[in-house]
Amino acid sequence: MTDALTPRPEDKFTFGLWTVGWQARDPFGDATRPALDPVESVHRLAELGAHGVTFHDDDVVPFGSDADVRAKHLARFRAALHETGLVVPMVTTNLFTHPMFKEGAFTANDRSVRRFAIRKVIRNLDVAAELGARTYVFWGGREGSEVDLAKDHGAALDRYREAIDLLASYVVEQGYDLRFALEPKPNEPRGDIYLPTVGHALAFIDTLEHAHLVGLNPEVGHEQMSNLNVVHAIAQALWHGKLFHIDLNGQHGPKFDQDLVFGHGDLLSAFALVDLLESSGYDGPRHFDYKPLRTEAIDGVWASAASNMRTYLLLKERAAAFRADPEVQEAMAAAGVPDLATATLGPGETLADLLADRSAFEAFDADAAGDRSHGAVRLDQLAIEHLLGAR
Ligand SMILES: [Mn+2]
Repeated sequence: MTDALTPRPEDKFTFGLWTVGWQARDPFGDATRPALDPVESVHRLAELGAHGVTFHDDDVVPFGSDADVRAKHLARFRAALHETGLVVPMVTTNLFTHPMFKEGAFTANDRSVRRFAIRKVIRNLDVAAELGARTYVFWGGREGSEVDLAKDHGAALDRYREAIDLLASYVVEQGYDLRFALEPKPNEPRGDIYLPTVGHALAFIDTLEHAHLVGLNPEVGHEQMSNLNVVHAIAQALWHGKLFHIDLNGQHGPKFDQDLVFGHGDLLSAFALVDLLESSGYDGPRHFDYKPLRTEAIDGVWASAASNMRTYLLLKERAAAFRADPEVQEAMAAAGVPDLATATLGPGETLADLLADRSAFEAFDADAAGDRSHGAVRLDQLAIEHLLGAR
């Protein structure tokens, strides 16, 4: 193993406690692994070279714990962070496991559930701020419906906005250095979930009272479940200045949420995604939100955690080699990739100038433009050759 492929804290790899801690219960089968102590997860992830851990409130403090038990769990967790040096860059809330949330949390028809949900988040915002988290994620897994007529969808969006506005106001009032990141997902566990894609979430954010404090936590598999291109989604989130956090994993197209190891789904897409992230100036965590396969015992849990980081570093290395390859640079130029950065109007040129430019339209050789070959296949093959170690 070369040094560049050994994960180090500066790589900013982070894991949800719920990822390695997943006991692999599915709709058809019981858990295949024992419960994992969060303290053990912190130590094992630190040994593997991770930078930090993230958690839902209930991952660290079981739901319904009284104040004393809660304080004990938090103290043990804090001690593990202190011993290992792991940080907590992001925290989130479990608003989906308890049966009370079966019809929604922020968008539940039952107003008392909505009020409880907001209180549950606020209590955990205090923990997040105390632990130094900079991002608070909202994944609305139960915000949606199976039956279109069982919900007033416009009112649901009003209530969703009301909740995020209230919570953002709380963060501002407390002076917490925390930003919110909404995590889109099209379905599962609900039949259909509100804010199903990056695009829906971006439009929703524009309507918020503290829009500047709210961005996105897109997830590779969630976009791919929607049959959408995750590289395009991340590029647009970056373009809007809204990539506050990212969930990396793998998925084989539109089907149930697989949460595979990063790169173990669409590998070419993962390659292009790492290439994009590493060149974008994004300096946030590379957060893995995956599930160790149900077939694996505890050895497979730690092997899969290591695989996420090693795959990312391999892709980062291959992307750098791809960009540095003179033949790739020549193929990029032949494909016209750099030309898109040139504005369509020239410096100082006006729309009237464009209208007066006969070469742009009347004398334009449309057939020649239609005959041009753009060389995209050559670029794709060069990417594959770099991925396969053939170059
Ligand atoms: Mn996620």
